Amino acid sequence: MFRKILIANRGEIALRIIWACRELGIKTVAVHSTADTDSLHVKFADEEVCIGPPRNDESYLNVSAVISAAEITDAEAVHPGYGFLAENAHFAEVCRECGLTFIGPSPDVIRNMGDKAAARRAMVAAGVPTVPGSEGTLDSVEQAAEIAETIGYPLLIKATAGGGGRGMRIVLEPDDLVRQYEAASGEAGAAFGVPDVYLEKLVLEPRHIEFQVIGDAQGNVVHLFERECSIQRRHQKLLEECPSTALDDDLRGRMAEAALTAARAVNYVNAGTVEFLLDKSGDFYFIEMNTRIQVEHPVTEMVTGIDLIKEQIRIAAGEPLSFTQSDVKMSGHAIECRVNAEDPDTFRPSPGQISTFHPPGGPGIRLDTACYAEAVVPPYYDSMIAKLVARGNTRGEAILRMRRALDSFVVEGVRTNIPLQQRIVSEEDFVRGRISTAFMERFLESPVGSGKG
Ligand code: MV4
Repeated sequence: MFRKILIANRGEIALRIIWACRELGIKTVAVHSTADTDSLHVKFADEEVCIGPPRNDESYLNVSAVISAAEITDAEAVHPGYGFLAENAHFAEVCRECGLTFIGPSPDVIRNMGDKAAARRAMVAAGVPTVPGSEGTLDSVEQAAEIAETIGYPLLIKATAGGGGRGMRIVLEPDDLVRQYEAASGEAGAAFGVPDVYLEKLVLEPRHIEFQVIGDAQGNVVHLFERECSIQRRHQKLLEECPSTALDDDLRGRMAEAALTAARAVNYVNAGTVEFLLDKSGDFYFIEMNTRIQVEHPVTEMVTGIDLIKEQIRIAAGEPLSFTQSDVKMSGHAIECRVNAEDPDTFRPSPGQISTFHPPGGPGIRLDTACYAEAVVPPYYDSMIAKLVARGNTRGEAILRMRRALDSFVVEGVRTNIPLQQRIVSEEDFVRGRISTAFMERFLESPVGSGKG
């Protein structure tokens, strides 16, 4: 096992990784920007290295600064968390060249799954259901038109370097095709430096359901069920839960098999997520694979009892998974609400100094956060400041616990979206489990959801 790990991240996930290291008896190194000197991840790590000024590209995204910090502290491995360098194949390569273990999959797998058209091709070859569309990257708008005729409209043009909704364009009819192809390709070129795009049939009002998978270096791959992630706004997830109200045992079994096939097809080693769209007729399609630990991993931990971060670390150290597929049982129901420092009406970030911080607790409640009273929420980073997770024996109990926890969660000094989350978990369609990726748009338009009622 590793003696010392450097955590190339900040905030709640850096702290979460520190707790896992403590339980494994591993020393930790925190890195931080000058904006994060007083952050909790810095306080609780065994060692700390300041790696640069507040801007991401000069600190948390600065590959040579992070690698240097690992070298001067004699760390053996790097945990990237999520975001920042977590899905940067170049960083994983540099780690390897410097004799550091990157706690994640190989650079090749990161690169392949990061190219969304290549990932799609790999899944078609493996027999995983994908949305009807182009075989790979489109060569020309003429080729796009030909494929469009065979699959029909409406369509979606997606950037191969995209993911998470960036560089996507809807094409409702043939007349829109040239314009939207050029718009998607232009935006992708500007945003990612790669103008390549591919085509998929548009799935209307899908649910976003992802499967947690984990594979070890011995070739064992298991799944840890799904997370329902349909409640999002502009591709930012707000609330996730497990199990999904849309799955029965049969559909769950078939989607889990597809997720395992996907992971095995790329010899996946690490915790990973296979994302699917589920349409109204119950058909599901692979869309992307994420090669990192995800923000919403606590939902899975709360219903399976498995510590995903500890497993990631063990796997990176060459140890086999500590459990088999038949050991993985789903017990109860878990819901996660992301708490963001933002104006609940405008969704604009609300950085500043927290004055009062009363965290909720009690039965079935888990709060992952690096906040404390008098902590400063800097303006330079993501506005998510806490993840509130409620577990109950049933979905109903999880909802009641979440409401109770949100009601007793006091954050003053910055605005938060707690009022928005309170409204979501009291909304009738949510309580009935009648949700899709269109939920938030409808919710925000309605008199109650908009706060206008
Ligand atoms: C789609 C789709 C409908 N049809 N693909 C958005 C983010 C990226 N991961 C994929 N996304 C979508 N791909 C086809 N062929 C609808 C979405 C989508 C979506 C997906 C997941 C979660 C929220 C979403 C919100 C809007 C659109």
